[in-house]
Amino acid sequence: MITTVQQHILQQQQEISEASGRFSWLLSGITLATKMVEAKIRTAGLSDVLGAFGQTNVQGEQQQKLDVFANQALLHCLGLRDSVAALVSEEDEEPVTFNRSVDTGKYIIVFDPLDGSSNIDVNVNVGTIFSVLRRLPSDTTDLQASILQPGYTQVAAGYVVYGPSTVLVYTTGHGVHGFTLDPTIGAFVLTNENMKMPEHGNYYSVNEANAASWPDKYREYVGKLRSGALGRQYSSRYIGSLVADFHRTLLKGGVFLYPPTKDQPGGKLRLLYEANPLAFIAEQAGGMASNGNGRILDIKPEGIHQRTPFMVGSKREMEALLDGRATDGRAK
Ligand code: AHM
Ligand code: MG
Repeated sequence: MITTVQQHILQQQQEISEASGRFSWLLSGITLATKMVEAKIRTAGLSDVLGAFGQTNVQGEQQQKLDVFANQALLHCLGLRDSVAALVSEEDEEPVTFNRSVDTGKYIIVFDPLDGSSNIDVNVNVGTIFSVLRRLPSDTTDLQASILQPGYTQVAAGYVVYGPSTVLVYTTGHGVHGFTLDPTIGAFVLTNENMKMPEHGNYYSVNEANAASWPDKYREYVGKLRSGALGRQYSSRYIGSLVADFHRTLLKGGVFLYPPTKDQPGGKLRLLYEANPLAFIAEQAGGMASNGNGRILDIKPEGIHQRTPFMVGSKREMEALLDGRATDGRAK
């Protein structure tokens, strides 16, 4: 028999003492929105052609860029859930808050509605990333304190990759679980329970065009990955959609790096809705995530769109980066 993501969340809820039906209702808002996004993406090329003539489609609707559409789908589907106190999106400068009491509006959802936007126009994988935070009971007004909590407080995190098939991966801190959208029934069906990142892998993933402007330690590390000095021979893979590069790293192992550069010394990727959710998933799957100096999940955010250097991957490759160990397990 199949297990849908909704059934899976309900089963998990019974094991999490504080969880309530509200939580699964909330997550169903995310799955609904991502199904709307995936439906739009499947016909993106077609509607773009129609939209080229005056920016309206055959129904007379205004054409929307996919990232705007994805943002609106999430805002709409989640805004209707009364357990949501605030929504924080990459697309919106400020959080969207709802005047919900502390007893009702218990959660904050932070998301990147369409990650990998440079790949949208060329039919390469993109995705949605989300993180669920618990509102602090003392936070009754602007919710800043609740939004700016370190990643280790996340209640849940996940992502959807819109690829050859549409895949959803999530954790509530009880393992990492993967689902594949079955278009014939319109449901995400459990396909990978208790996912584990391999202890080491054969791929490294980084935008090497930036190598000249990385701090030395990253150039040296990638040099060792390339030369075999860490005990294995690596190949490189870089899609340029974080969510897709991460998904491969979760399944196949290895390491993804977005180090600081001269132009962006604080890193490029966003802490709240890119690094934190993926770091939570990586750790739950047995991997590691770091900003180069410490654990991503320990960073105390100072702003909702804060950036961070982001290194994530298998235990062995991450240990080699952080303390110079060989990835075949030899001591340094
Ligand atoms: P986006 O959220 O606007 O799509 O930007 C983030 C993306 C990530 O998906 C990806 O890992 C990174 O930017 C790629 O950056 P670069 O083109 O500098 O390699
Ligand atoms: Mg992004």
